[in-house]
Amino acid sequence: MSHAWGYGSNDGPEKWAASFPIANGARQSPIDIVPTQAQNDPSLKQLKLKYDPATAKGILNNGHSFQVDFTDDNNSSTLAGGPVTGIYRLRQFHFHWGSSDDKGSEHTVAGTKFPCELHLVHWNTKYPNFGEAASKPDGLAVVGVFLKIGPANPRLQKVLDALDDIKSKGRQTTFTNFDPKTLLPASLDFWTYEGSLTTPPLLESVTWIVLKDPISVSPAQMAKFRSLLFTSEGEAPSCMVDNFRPPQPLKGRKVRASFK
Ligand code: 1SD
Ligand code: ZN
Repeated sequence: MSHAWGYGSNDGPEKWAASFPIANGARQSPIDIVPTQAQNDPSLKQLKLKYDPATAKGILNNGHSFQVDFTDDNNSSTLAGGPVTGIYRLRQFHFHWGSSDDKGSEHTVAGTKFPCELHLVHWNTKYPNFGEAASKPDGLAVVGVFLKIGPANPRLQKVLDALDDIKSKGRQTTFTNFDPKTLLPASLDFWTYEGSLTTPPLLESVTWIVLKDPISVSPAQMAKFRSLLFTSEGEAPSCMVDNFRPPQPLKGRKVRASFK
């Protein structure tokens, strides 16, 4: 595989190990979460998410997903508590989704796939910046939220309305005054385990915090995700769909639950 990776048959998850051997490492993500195998850990703290809508900055089609980026030069938008020690700053959020509503999430729950999964990416402020943190075992904390088919979710609409302006790879536009907390379910009950980035370079630096409860998305809203393109302007268009990595071996890791 060349350095360019993707989700196709020639450059997709089955090929990543050739360029990124950590793909077969000891703490890869995502995983299948089996609730009956997860242990409640009463020592887990309450998850504290503090987000300032003014830190939302822009939205970008990066050719693998789209991401909403945040200013992270101070502690305005942070994660603390739960399984982590110290303060982690919000860097960006993005999604993974399928070509149809029966697949698309990265994590699965007892084998159940969801049509979409939201990732809120935070980095540990004990390191100087995101780039440094991304290679440290305790460098990143990513909150995963499942999207489940149901009524249209009005809280997703501002994000979805921005997608027309970033259809092709490399397009970006400003995206301001947005509170990502509005995308979370009412309960912050979570599973947590030690894992990795789910995209190359697949660094084993992520404390995963996967919320138990999904948020809603309608079939029409899912169709809007699929209107994005993997490709740049001028290339033969390829729809951005199935941009998820399948579950990876647990290799003896324990999944802890914040709830009973
Ligand atoms: O897929 C994202 C990738 O786009 C980038 O955000 C990376 C952090 O640099 O994180 C992965 S993921 O593990 O959050 N899916
Ligand atoms: Zn992700």
